[in-house]
Amino acid sequence: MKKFFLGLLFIFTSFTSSAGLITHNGYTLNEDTNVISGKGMEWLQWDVTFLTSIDVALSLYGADGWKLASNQQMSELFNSFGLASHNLWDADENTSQFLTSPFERGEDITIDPELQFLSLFGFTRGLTEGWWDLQKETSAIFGNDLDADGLYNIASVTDDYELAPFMRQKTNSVSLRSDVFTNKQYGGFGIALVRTTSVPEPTTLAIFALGMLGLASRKFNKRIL
Ligand SMILES: [Ca+2]
Ligand SMILES: [Ca+2]
Ligand SMILES: [Ca+2]
Ligand SMILES: [Ca+2]
Repeated sequence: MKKFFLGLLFIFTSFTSSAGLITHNGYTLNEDTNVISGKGMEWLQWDVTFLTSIDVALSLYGADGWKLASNQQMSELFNSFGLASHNLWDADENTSQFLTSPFERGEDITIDPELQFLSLFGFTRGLTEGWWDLQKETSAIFGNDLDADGLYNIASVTDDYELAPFMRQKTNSVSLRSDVFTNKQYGGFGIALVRTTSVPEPTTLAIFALGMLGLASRKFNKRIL
């Protein structure tokens, strides 16, 4: 019986300590699966589909329930992070939106919406080595094509940075650009894929395991009495 409890305890701890989790603004990245969950949806990290077209990404991941993110979903995502100090990103596929916010010295991820976004969705462009404030960008193709012109949009988030060699200070720049790519074209971007949350989350499993433990110990106690 002791072995049984130890087994359950082992299962319980392996669920709770399974993966590196990063959470910002109600969105949590699981670093093992490259999946970000939040607000009832899952997003695949944008660097996972880097340099693919919409068609190629859907042929690779469509079977797992992934779909192209809609304009509505993208504007909700941008609004929940307040990117470029703005939370009125438009969901109309034909509105091109480009906003900047001033350079700020230092990289404080606890308050910086672009850095938070980048840490979840992964870099699709940028520098990884250097002592200065490095350029970091994440971009992905998305959209509904409700106007049936065969064109899709690009979402892009770049944190403020210093441009070597003269260290010119560049702003945070965030954009939703309309009518850029077809479903067959690709460039230096990922594909924004989403799906509805279907897999039980670790916390649910942990609660379930605890419940089983409770039931088992009650039975065990009864047997002793
Ligand atoms: Ca259009
Ligand atoms: Ca369109
Ligand atoms: Ca920033
Ligand atoms: Ca920066």
